[in-house]
Amino acid sequence: MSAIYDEIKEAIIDGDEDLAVELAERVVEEKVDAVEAVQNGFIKGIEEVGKNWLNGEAFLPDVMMAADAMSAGMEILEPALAAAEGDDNSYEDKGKIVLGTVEGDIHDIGKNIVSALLTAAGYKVYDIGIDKKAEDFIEKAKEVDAKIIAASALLTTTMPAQSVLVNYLNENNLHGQYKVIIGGGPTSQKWADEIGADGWAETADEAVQLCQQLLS
Ligand code: B12
Repeated sequence: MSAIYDEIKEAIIDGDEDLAVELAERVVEEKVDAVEAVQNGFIKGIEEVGKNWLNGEAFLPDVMMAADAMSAGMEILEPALAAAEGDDNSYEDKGKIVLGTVEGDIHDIGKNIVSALLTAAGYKVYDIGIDKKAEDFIEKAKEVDAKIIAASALLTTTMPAQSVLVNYLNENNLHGQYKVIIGGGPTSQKWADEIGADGWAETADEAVQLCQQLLS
């Protein structure tokens, strides 16, 4: 099974969108574990591209091609990921989650994986997209009566927007109504504690566990 994971990883590193789609389709057809394919194939590939970018072996267009290949493959896998938990998905019982990338930040690969795994675990995820202001998160949370607001930031320069979100909730006496969780490359438990967020997770897997803890 690991062969297909390696092929996926290579397709992402090569920024080969067609191949990424083809391999994702094979994952679905051959009933390979979609979560494993994401973790051991897609994520491994984009992480490698990130490393290559840092040490000067890859350039921005390479990263963009890899990101596009990743998004195209993930799109194919999303139904399989959502079906991973079978028929016992009960959104109302498990809770609604508003998820987005903070203002000034357009990275969405990690956010999309978090969304896919939370959906697979039976949560109803409202993905508001990228470059979203604190008000956008809160407006959506009010509209759908969410229990958790989840904010992703991939840049050290956009991390403060997670703090703005928590402060906005505190100032408007809304923090009791919604739990705020944060994540993304440069964030940490220390940062979450510092800004008064209710939780932080390093990976999408752990984000699911975190939501389970917060809503239990
Ligand atoms: C792909 C990529 C891009 C793509 C984004 C495409 C897309 N659709 O997302 C493009 C090419 C557009 C891009 C642009 C830029 N990027 Co960029 N990018 C990356 C790269 C290589 C990978 C990011 C990624 O997808 N990782 C894989 C995912 C799966 O990991 P993740 O996002 O961390 O998510 C996981 C966890 O963090 C967690 N998680 C994520 N979100 C959340 C949310 C919650 C609530 C929770 C609980 C958990 C959670 O779960 C996820 C799955 O396990 C990283 C390098 C790296 N190693 O991370 C640089 C990186 C993030 N980029 C960087 C930079 C500098 C930029 C640019 C400023 C470059 C430029 N000069 O233009 C622009 C910024 C644009 C903007 N305004 O946002 C820097 C940031 C440095 C810093 N610390 O601030 C990095 C670290 C590269 C580097 N080392 O220099 N980038």
